[in-house]
Amino acid sequence: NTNPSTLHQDTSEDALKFSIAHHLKYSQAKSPRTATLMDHYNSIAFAVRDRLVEKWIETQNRYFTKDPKRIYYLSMEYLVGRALSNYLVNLDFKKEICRAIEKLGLDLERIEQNDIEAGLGNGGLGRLAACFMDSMATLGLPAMGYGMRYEYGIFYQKIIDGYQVETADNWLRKGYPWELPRPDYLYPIRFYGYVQHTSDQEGRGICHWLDSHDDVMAMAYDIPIPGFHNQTVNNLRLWSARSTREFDFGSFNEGDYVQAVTHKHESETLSKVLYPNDSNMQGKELRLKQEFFFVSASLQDILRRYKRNHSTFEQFTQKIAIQLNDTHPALAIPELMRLLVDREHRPWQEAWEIALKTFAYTNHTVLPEALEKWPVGLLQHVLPRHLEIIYQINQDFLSRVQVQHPGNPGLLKRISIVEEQPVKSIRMANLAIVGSHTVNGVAALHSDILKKQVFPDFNKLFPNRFTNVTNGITQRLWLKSCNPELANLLNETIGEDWVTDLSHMKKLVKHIDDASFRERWRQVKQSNKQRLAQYIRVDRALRLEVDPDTLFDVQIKRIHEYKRQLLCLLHTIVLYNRFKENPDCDHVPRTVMFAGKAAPGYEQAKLIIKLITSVADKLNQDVQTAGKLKLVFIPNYSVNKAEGIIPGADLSEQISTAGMEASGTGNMKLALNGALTIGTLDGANIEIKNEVGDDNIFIFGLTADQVDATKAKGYNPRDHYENNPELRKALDMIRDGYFSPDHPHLFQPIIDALLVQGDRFMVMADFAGYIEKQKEVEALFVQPEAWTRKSILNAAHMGLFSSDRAIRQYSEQIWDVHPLTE
Ligand code: DL6
Repeated sequence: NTNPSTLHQDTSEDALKFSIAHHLKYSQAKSPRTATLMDHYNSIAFAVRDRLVEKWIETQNRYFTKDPKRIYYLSMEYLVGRALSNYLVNLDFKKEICRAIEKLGLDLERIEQNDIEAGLGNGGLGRLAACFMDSMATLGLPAMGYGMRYEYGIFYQKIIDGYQVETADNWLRKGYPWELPRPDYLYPIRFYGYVQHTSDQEGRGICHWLDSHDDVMAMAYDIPIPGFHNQTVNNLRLWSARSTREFDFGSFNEGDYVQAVTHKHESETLSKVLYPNDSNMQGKELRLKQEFFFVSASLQDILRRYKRNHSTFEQFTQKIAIQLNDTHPALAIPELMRLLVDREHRPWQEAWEIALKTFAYTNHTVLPEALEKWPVGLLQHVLPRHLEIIYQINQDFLSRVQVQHPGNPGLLKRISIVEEQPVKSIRMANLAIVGSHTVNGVAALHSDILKKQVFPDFNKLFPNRFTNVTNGITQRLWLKSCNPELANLLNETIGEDWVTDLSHMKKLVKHIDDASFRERWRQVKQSNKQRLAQYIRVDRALRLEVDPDTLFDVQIKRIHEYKRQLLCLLHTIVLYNRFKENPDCDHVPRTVMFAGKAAPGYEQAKLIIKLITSVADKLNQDVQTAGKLKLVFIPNYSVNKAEGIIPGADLSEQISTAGMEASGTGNMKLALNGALTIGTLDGANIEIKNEVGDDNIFIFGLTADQVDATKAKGYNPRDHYENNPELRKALDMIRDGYFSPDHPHLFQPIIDALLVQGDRFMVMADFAGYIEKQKEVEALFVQPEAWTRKSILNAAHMGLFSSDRAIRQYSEQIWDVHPLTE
C-alpha cells in the first residue's frame, strides 16, 4: 500500500514496513547504511504515531461534535515510563509491527533499549496519573490530562562509593517522536505587579492586574494516549515555558539583543526541571510559579475549548469536571475565579458556584511536612490578584461557618485557609477542600484518617464532601506488558478478558488444585527470577551473582523513613548474624533487593542508601554466608526497572508505619505478579488483605490506632533495644562501624533517630513482630506447593486493584462523565 491517503491507516505488515522505511528516509534523512539505532527507533515511532493520528483526530472530533461532559485531569506529574513499549501494549497491530521490524532486519530488543523514558514524576502520585490516563482511554472516557513538559525529569541516580549521586535526566536531548508541538496553543502567563480596583459606568467593580512582569508564554505539546484495542485516543497536553520575547520580535529590535535573549533564557527555566521531592514541601518561588503556570495555561485552554461551543457559562458545570491531583494544582480554584470574574465579568457568586461544582480534589498524603503551604508574602509578591481572591474565598467561607457555629474562634482558626503562625501562610489543602465538591483519599484507611484526624472539622461542616477511591494500577502495563509469560499462561487458562476486566482473575481459583497449572505458574516465576538474576549479573553498576533459587525479597519504592527500608535492612543484618553464628542453621537462602531514589535534600534517606550499600558490600563478600544471603541495591529505580523487577519477586515488602502510607500501588503490582506480601495494616495493604484473605498475606505490627496510642502513652524505643538481643546487636554493629570501618561514626544519625530522637516511625516497636513474621515466610517458602497456591490466590484476588475500577468509580461517583465511544 503506497497510497498516501490510506497508508497511514493500514496496519498490515507490508504497509508498516513501507512506512518505517519511508520515515527513515524522509523524516530522518538516513539510509539503512548510515542509520543509527535511534534513527530506526524514530522511524518506527513515526510509523506507529501515524496510525494513532487518525483515531486521535477522530476522537477529538467526536468530543467536539457530541460535546459530552469532559474530565480534565490536572497533575504536576506523569510518570509514563518507556514510550514505544507502552504504545505497543495497547495497539491492536502489535504482531504486525513486530514482524515488519523483523523483516526489515532490525532487532526490536536492541531498539527498545533506546526507548525514551519520560520520568515526569517522583513516584506514586505521578505513576498513578499515568495509570489513570491509560484507564480513561481504555474506558472511552472523554478525558484530557494536563501537566508540565519538564526538560529534566526525575534525576538519574548513580551510586558512587555507595552514595546516591544525582545527575540530570536530559530525556529530550535526542527529541521525543511521540509528542506534537502545538505552537498555536499558546497562552500568556503573568506574574508579579499589583492590583487596582475601579468601577465601570454602572458602578460595578473592575479589577486590574497591573505592571505584571517576567511574563511567559505556555506552549502546548500533545502526547497521544490510546486506549487498549479501541477507537479512543485521548490527549495528554504538557506545557512548556517560552519567552514572551520570542513572539514579540519588536522588543528584539528595540536595541539590547543580548538582554532580550537572556530574558528568553530565564523565562524558559520555568519548565526546566521537576522538583524531586515527593513528601516534603519546600516553599520555593520557582515551584510556586510552575504551579501557577501550569494551572493558568490549562484553565485558559479549557475555557477556550468551552467557548467554541457555548456563548454563556450556563452549561459550564454540565460540560466540565476538573480533578486536582493533590494540592499542586489547587491554584486552579482562584485562577478560575479570576478568569470568570475579571475576564468574563461574571458575578462573584455565580463564579463561585461554578468553581465549586467543577473541582474535585484527591489527597495523597497525611504527612504534615508534605502538606503545601505558601507564605502570604510570597503569594502577594508573585500572584497579588490570586491572594486577594483567596482572601475573599476565605472570608466568605468563614462568615458562613460563623453563622452556623457562632462563638467558636478555635474552629475558625483551624479551618481558615490562612494560617497566622509561625509564618502567615495559605494552607493549600484547606483551599482545595473549600473549593471542591468532593475530596477523596486513596485507600479506605487513608480516607478515614483524613476524615477523623487530618480534617475532622471540615468533615463535620461538609459531611458529604469526603469520600474514598482506592488507587489502582493498569494491568496492561503491570502484567500484560511486563510479564508476558504470565500473561500467556493466564490467556491459556482463563482467556483474555482480564486485560480489560481484572475481576476475571478470580477464575484462577478454579485451577488452584490443578498440579500441572501450579507447576507452570512456578516455572513462569522461576524464569522471571532467572531473567532478573541475569540482569543483576551483567549490569555494569552491579555485576553480582545472585541465585534464582533463593527467596527474592523485594522492597522497591522511594527511600523514606516512614516506608522503613531500615526495618527490612535490620532483618537482613539479623539473618547475616544468624548465618554467621550458626552456619548449619536451616534458614532459607535469600536475596534481598532494594531500589529507590531519595530526595536530593533528604540527608537521612541518603544515609539509609549508604547504609544499605555498605551492608551489601560487607555481606556479599563474606564467603561464610555466600549462597545463603545476598543484598542488592539496584540503582536508578524507574518505571522500566520496576517492570524488570516485579515479575521476579517472591516477597513484597510493604512495611510502612501504619497510618502513614496513603495507599501504595507497588503493593498491588507485586501481588498481581504473584508475590506474597509482608506488610503492616497500612494504606491499601488492608484492602489487599481483605481480598486475598488473612491466610495469604503476612501481616505484622502496630495498627494505626495502636501507633497513636503507643505514642500517647509515652513510647520509649530504647526498651526494645535493651530487651531484644538480636536488635541490639544489629544496631551496635551499625553504630560501631562494622559496616563502615573507615568512618566508624558514619551512621550515628540513623542510630540517633531510632534511639535518641524518639523513633518517629516506630521501627523499634515493630521489629520483633516483623522478625517473627519473616520466620513464617520462610516456613512457607520451603513448601513450594503451598507457596504457589498462595501466590496464585494473590494474583486471583487483585481484580479490585485495577485502575479501570478506580476510574469507573471517579467517573460515576465524582465526575459524572461517561464513555463516548461513537
Ligand atoms: O496515591 C498515589 C500515591 C500513594 O499510593 C502513596 O501511598 C503516596 O505516598 C503517594 N503520595 C505522594 C505524595 N505526593 N504528594 N503530595 O506521592 O501517592
